[in-house]
Amino acid sequence: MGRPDVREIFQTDIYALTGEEFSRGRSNIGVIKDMIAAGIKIIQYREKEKKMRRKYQECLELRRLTREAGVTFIVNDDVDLAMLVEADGVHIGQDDLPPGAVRRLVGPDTIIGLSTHSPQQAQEALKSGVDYIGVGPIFPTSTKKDVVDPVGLAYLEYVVRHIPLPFVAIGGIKEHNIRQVRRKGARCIAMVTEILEAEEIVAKVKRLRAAMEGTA
Ligand code: 3NM
Repeated sequence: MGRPDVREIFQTDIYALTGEEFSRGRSNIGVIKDMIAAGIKIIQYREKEKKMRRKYQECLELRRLTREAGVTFIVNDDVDLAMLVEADGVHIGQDDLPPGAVRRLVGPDTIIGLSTHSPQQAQEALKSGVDYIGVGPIFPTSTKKDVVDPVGLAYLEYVVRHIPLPFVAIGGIKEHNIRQVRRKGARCIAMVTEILEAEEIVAKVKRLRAAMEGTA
């Protein structure tokens, strides 16, 4: 496999996440097929409520689909699951195992992403050996249960100026505010409900791209 070029991977515009509870009754397999058809290049498997056996079965199939499509596949929280299904990466939070410990488990070639919510956490991430950080929540969101208060665009600006790591902006980002986030310097933007709740995922992603570029 070799060490992935994370900087290159994060040149993409949209980072999509799963969450079957938000997907209008559609399965993760169907949703991910639509995301791939829409040209999304990074997908995170994030299922907080499902049993591990079910997650393992789903991830095996999703890994197959994403690999065939050349899409980067990242597993949220579960380092063991990420390793077993040969995901490209694992995404962890501030209360999970520390990045150094995760690195010892996954080795040098697996991408590690870390959620951060403050300049101090971003500075710590820089020293910790993670490959990219999540920056958020930019706006209010009810998608994440234990979410901190929105950090707003100010924290995003801080990261753009001071943190030389690839990053993805996240939290409450929608078609109507995505342009603001892009204009503050976020190249890659993550969304859960804005994509999953859409009736037509491919059409939604097209509109999000137009809104992002200011061509809508
Ligand atoms: N992480 P939506 S906010 C998964 O700030 C997640 O680290 C966040 O969902 C963070 O796009 C968030 O529906 C939820 O607002 C984002």
